[in-house]
Amino acid sequence: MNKILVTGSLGQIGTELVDYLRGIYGSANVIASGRRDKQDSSIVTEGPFELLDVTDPKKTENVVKNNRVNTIYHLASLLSATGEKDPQALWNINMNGLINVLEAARAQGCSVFYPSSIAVFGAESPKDKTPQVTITRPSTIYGISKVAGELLCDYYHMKYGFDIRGLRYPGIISNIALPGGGTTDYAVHIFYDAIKHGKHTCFLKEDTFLDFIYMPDALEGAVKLMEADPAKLRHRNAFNVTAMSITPKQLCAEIKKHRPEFTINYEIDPVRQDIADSWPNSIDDSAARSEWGWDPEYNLEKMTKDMLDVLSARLK
Ligand code: AKB
Repeated sequence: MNKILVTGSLGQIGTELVDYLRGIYGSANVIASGRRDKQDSSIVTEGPFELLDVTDPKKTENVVKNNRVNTIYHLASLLSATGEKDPQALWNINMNGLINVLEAARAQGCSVFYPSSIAVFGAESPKDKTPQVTITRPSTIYGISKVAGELLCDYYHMKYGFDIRGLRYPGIISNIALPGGGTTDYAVHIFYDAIKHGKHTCFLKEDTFLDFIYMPDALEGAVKLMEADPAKLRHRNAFNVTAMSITPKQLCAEIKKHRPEFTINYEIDPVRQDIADSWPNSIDDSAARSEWGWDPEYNLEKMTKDMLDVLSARLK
């Protein structure tokens, strides 16, 4: 029987991953956790929830042990833009938190899912169709923590032999919990603004290409990878995954097909523009496709229609 712990479960991915996992494995078997106890969230009220700050090693180990956890989806992390405001806080949460989770997993014999990011790439990585294995010398503290995290996961797997798998997520577009502190966040806010105000002010230049996936594919991808036959995995950790490489201008044009009155203007945030410029235009996800069947359902057209339908019904 799978007993799963999700860290950072009140964030953008966690909020939806907990529900998704509870649907598959049963509510009682998925323990949500986070630094805050949000009583208005179904994550907290409709299944087990533990207050957990992953920078506390003892508490992390106790939560894993007391709940007889055997799989951890470790999502607790600060993102790229927040990291540039407070690099030390990011290092503490992203790196000390990861070590604590890996140590708890080692002590209790758990498998671990570790989300990395396109932020591992930097100016020296190939810009287009960035390969699975290439130069990873990022210029953000977030990217540095993700490269170190990928290597640490590989090290724990090699040294201690337990199962650690992960994806390099691009920007994730979703409609339940808002993302916080990322560079790709514009692609979520643009939909809320389109519906609420009919206009959006974008902090990236109109021709900035970045990779994205829609949340249903992000969730399915994580579980599919964790359930994949290990004999078929040549890489195991840090798989590139993408569904669309798009610019703000292209996303705006797609929204306009449904809402012709929608307008966009640009007020560039130099910090987030520099981060975006250091990331790939598009990544090559052929390893994920061939090794464990990554096959996203949503492209730009399908995702845009679904986002607008879901959000306009909810925000009406
Ligand atoms: C961010 O923008 O920081 C994240 C990411 C791509 O990892 N969404």
